[in-house]
Amino acid sequence: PKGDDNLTFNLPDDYLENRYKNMNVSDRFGSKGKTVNLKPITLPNLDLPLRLKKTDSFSVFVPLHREMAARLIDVLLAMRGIEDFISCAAYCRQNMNPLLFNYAYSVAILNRDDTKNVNLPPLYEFFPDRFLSHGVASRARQEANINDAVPGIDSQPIEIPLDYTASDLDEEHRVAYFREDIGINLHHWHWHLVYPFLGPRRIVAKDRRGELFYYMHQQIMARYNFERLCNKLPRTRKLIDLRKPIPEAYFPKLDSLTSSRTWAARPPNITLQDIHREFESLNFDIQDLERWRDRLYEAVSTGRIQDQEGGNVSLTEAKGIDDLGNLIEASSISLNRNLYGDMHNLGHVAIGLVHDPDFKYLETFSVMADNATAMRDPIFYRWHALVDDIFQKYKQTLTPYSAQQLDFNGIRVASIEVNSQNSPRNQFSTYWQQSDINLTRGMDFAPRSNVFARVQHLQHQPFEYKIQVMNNGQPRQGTVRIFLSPKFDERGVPFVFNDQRKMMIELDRFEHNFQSKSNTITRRSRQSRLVIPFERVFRDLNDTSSAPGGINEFNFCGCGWPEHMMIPRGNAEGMPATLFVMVTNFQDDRVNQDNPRGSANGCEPAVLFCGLRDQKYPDAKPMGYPFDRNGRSGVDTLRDFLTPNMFTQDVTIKFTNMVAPPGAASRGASGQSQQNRG
Ligand code: CUO
Repeated sequence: PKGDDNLTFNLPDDYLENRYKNMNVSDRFGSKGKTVNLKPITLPNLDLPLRLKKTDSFSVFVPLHREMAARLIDVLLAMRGIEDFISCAAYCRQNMNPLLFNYAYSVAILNRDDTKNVNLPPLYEFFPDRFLSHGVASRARQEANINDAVPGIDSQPIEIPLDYTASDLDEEHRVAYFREDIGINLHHWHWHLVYPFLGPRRIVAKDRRGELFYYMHQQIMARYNFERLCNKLPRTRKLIDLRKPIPEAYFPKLDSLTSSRTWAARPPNITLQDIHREFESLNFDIQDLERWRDRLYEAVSTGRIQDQEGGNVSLTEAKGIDDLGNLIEASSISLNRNLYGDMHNLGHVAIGLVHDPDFKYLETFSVMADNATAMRDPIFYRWHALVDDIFQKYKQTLTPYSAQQLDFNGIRVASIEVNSQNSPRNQFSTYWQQSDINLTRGMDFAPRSNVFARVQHLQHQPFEYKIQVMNNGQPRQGTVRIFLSPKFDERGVPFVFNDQRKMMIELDRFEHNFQSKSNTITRRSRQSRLVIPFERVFRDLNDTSSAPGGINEFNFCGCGWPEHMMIPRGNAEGMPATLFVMVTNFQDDRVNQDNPRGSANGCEPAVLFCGLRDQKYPDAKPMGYPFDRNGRSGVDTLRDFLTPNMFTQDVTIKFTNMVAPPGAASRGASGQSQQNRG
């Protein structure tokens, strides 16, 4: 909200609590901007979502809350026309639990035809309490009071240090910069809004959504494990034994602004318990999780899923991973929820309620039960390592790709090099960066001037790949696939292929027209289809001038890995890593559809993790290709795996422990903004 753009919605009296009725709108809010009179509509039946009190917490993983959200999503999607939609949303906003409302409203915005281009600001602007540390709210309030009382005074951002949730005595704290990164948590929240596992079938059953659930989370695991190796920590162990004490602890230190609650902590060595909380109609046992886990492993080893009618559905090469994704998550299009249950979602709940499984202390969920906060907790990765293990066990049952399948006849990659700004050749360079984020919207009153928090996060120097390719044939199109992986495991030993393939993080994937004979491809880091640009993550509401591509559209294009976290941190000595490039035949990869790039309104979607809105995933290859399966016989190392259309290059990732102030991100060589992508 700023100046003349300030809108005040004048709600019909029926929507208001008694004490506000028959009041002039400006008396109610003292507003100065424009007033929008909302159309009174006959409200549909909203009894179910209204049952959640305003001050209760809400988790999409809890079945009762899921039903409430599904009902509200149904209602909001069914509103005819934008006027009715806004009017109904205003009623809900006024009368419902804000977390439930925000979830359902966001899903509706992303899935209604008439709201595709609506600005939905990042969640930290509504609920800073889920992203920022303890004490920020009261300090922000203080700062706003000072700004209001002393006109013309310099507004001071509230500095949030990088290390606030633990000390270095906790080994796991070394990778807190990844787990607690605002951009990463926003990405995860946004991804789950774009791919909801509940609601009407048409918004759940998106193209390859089960496979994307697998791939996006697999890549999170690969990236987290990469960061762990950079910090001399071993790869994550999967949480396979659900009866053992959990050594990893987490003390979130997040504020609570929206509901009367604190985010509970989990001390070390707590053991999961059966959950019996009548309050949320929540009843399940750890044994349920174990049974579902075992049935999922059984489906993988037998190659078939038992459906609701008792028939068998084979896990096919084309569709198996997608069916399995929906079964494990489990989404509402799971082939058999009775038999395979709800393992992944209720695992989030069991962990998120381990501090009060019986509601004895009237406590609510901790971070693990909320998609906007779950990735902060080390246990998230142990849980998702289990989920990923089921997927990987399945992928291991598939016939490895033959050298002939992998090759692209006549195409030979001769070299790849990377040039980062201010760095020697074949070095990625990382450092710390500060950014300011606007807290104003998330406060429970309207301060006259904006209040900012200053956060610190990882950043890398912008870079450019240079790839040399020989084409011994006619001109043709290929897909270029670029990955990066650590070279050595936690013992300092080179990886074997079947382990290294799981450590491969995808950096970019794009089409290229190859001329006959020699070709040189240059590609900038900012063009990557993995990421959304830095400015979109930490956007400044007041600054649209620097955003020719329309940064203020936070629609489907708001989904994407944050650019500043594209390259793992590396280490001070220069972490040895392997850069991999492959060119595949675009004729085989092509997916025929209108607008195959999915660009709209100057926004280039980050398709690798987020796909294309209302369209098919724009790459026919299995996600993660060519590293989604074990190596063919005779392949022990990555070198053995290579065919002529692939190339690897040794690189290093060098981390400098320096902090760049806000706005000092190196934008030079490749900083021409969003519109130049692609
Ligand atoms: Cu994204 Cu478990 O699915 O958090």
